[in-house]
Amino acid sequence: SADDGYRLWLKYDLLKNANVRAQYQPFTLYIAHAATDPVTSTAAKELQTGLQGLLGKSIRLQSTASTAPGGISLELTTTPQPNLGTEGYSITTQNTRVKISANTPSGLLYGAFALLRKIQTATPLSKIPETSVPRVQLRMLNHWDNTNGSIERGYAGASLWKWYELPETVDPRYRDYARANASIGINAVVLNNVNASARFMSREYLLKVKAIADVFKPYGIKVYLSVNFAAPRILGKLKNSDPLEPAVRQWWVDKASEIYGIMPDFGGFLVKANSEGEPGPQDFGRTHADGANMLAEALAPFKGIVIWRAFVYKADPKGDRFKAAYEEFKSLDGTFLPNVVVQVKNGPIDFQPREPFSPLFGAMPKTPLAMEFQITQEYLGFSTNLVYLAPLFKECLDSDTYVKGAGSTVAKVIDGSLHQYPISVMAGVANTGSDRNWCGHLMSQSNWYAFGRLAWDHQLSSSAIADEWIKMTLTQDAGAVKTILAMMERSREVYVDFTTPLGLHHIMGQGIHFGPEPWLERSARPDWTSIYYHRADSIGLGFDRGINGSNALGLYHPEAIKQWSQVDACPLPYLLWFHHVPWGKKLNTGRSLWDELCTRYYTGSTAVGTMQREWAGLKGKMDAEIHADVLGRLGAQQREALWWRDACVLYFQQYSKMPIPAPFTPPS
Ligand code: GCW
Repeated sequence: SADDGYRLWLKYDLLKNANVRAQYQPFTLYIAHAATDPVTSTAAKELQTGLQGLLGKSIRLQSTASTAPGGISLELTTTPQPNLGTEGYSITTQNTRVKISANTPSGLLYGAFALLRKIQTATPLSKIPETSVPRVQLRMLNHWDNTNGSIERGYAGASLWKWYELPETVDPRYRDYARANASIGINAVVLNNVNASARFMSREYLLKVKAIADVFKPYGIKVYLSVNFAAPRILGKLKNSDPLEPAVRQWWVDKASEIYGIMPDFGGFLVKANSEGEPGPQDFGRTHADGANMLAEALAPFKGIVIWRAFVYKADPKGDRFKAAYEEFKSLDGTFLPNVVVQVKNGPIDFQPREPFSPLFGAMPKTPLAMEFQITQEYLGFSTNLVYLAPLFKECLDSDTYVKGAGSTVAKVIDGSLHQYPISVMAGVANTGSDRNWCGHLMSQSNWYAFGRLAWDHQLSSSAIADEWIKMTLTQDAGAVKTILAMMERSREVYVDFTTPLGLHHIMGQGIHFGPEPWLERSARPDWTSIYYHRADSIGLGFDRGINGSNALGLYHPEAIKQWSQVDACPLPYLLWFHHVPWGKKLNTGRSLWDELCTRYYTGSTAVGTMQREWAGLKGKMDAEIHADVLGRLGAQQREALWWRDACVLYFQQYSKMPIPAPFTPPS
């Protein structure tokens, strides 16, 4: 039913297997907690609702910790346990008692959801005990939602936030949203688009924001806002927004105290400045650091932070956009105040189906760098394509920067362990909207889920995450789980194959970033054309970023460079990111570049047909409406895959002048 999609992975229906249910009976007689704070109460109530549903019996809540057998107790440590950090938890079992302990109420909340997840996925009793501590402090969603209810790059309906109705009307859906986030460990949310309206700094909007923040608070979630750097001029009527101008600095100081007067728990600011036409400090000849530090100073008395984005590039057709963020930010390392974080997109260009990791990771040891992933599928087929993103996230996190020797992974940069960053952040651009099932494509719920789980623990495997998500969301039928898991695991590679194989990038339809448009030669910006990126000519294909080309490769550590610099040794997924390769060049698959390219486009689009058939075979194994909806979307994906294949193969063939290899030639 439609309701099934709404409930996401939080389906606490009666566990079907009575034997499985029975194993949990001895310790689910009551839930005890002594604390009276709202977050602990949420934990207790969630546990109660969840377990009553899963086990089909009533479980009482009691407000005092009890030594009586047969219960679950939520216990705050009396002296802080270093091994539990601020938000970690431990679940222990002793005879017929289960104890969840944590140093803070948030830890109890995450422990409660962990226990629920285990029971929901029918985990054997012996595997219930666990200690888990998040590796990243701020596990954050970035919404690109506008005041008018639209969402930039949103494919699941309108914004969840009903600004006009707020603060008087508070949609109950805000609570459901908070609950879903808390269940996967997300503790921070930026409500509005980084292309920010200055109105969010007005008192009118701050009161609306507070109404949402109040709903999120019992779920351990703090609210942040994107700010428009020109707000002092736009709202404050100052003559400019120059960060070194005393009146401007004072405006932000006053604004910060106004905000914290309204919301004492406010998290801080996210800023897109001097990027794609947004205002910023460079408008006044100042640096990113001047701008960030001005805001950081204003927020510091309240322990707020500034997250300053590094997504910048110049419109230079001769330059290489790949290098832009590095060139603007690297030299600023060490000049930011301690409450500033610089947020970097996973790759150097822009959320493509595959990118090498951004060369900034590892290059700014004195500045906490945040990861910005995109959960919404801007370049990955919107909400008609089944693409499980955990393998993409993991590929980046597991990449080795080598900056402190082998094993200096991007994950260790982000979690702060490599450079001892005092703040750590992983952000994901949200894929939620007002659609009944939140994400448009039911399967895209897995990307929200996986993002949260990886932000908590980047060492989880993508298949382990998919496995729990499938069992919580779709089905526990062993055969079906296996089929869906395999489909999810290869889905991203399939998408890469039929859109941008072998390291092609940025050849999609221009304005809306959908469908193929490799022939795009002119655009508002010279570095937004397709030909700028693929560089097809009579000789070959791909962007030479080696020493004879743009030398973007030179931005990486020498060990990292080695893996990509030799055309013969470069892994095929990255080949055309770094090399201009002759059409006839023999690759390690035994095929020429041209034949390999065609093979990818053809096998990739055929694989979508296979997914469709496999999914059709799952009929009866899950909710009928969900099954039918996903099947329909796979049909649309099939149509898009053929469009991509034919458009790209025929376009590039003008340059290769070679025939489509035999296995793919239609019978005449
Ligand atoms: O991916 C691009 C998008 C823009 C977005 C920008 C950014 C919010 O196409 O829509 O703007 O990135 O990340 O700032």
